[in-house]
Amino acid sequence: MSMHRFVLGSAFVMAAAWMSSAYAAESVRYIAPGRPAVTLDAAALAKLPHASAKGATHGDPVSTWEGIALIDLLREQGAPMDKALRGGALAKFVRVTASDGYQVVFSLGELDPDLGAEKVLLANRRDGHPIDGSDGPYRIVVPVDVRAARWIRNVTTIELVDGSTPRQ
Ligand SMILES: Nc1nc2c(c(=O)[nH]1)N[C@H]1C(S)=C(S)[C@@H](COP(=O)(O)O)O[C@H]1N2
Ligand SMILES: [Mo]
Repeated sequence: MSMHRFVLGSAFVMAAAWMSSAYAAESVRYIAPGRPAVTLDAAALAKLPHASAKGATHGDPVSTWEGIALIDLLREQGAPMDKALRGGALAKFVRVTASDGYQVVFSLGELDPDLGAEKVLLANRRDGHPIDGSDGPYRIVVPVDVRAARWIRNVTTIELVDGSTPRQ
């Protein structure tokens, strides 16, 4: 291959990799078993109750993060919650995926207001501005985490997963 073509080819591959990691989707896909996927954009999220939290990753200064509570998104999409979160539903969890393939999960039980009541946000604003491209436009914020490993950046997909196995 000529040097010229090699350089062009490499530049293309690098640009594609950069775009896929730095420019996550402007919307989040929600997937639940047995239902068509739903695309949630800023307008859809704006209809849910506003939520905010303060927190920081590593030694960063504390920021104010705004968006919605993950639990409110799940509730509006019909995930079992509150009184319906019992029995087999307690084996369900939520898997969040980012544009770089990074994934984290949260159990419904840890999020439910009557159970773990853990505050987890799907944030799209930081200190009054949209979250910038390297971390956003959507990021999960988990103020309770001592290490910010579940603060997944560039969220693309949120899935409800049934983690149960048949009774032995
Ligand atoms: N998409 C994505 N999100 C991610 C990670 C990652 O590799 N990919 N790393 C996590 C880890 S291990 C940490 S500690 C924090 C670091 O966040 P910061 O870069 O804002 O300090 O992001 C989390 N979110
Ligand atoms: Mo980390």
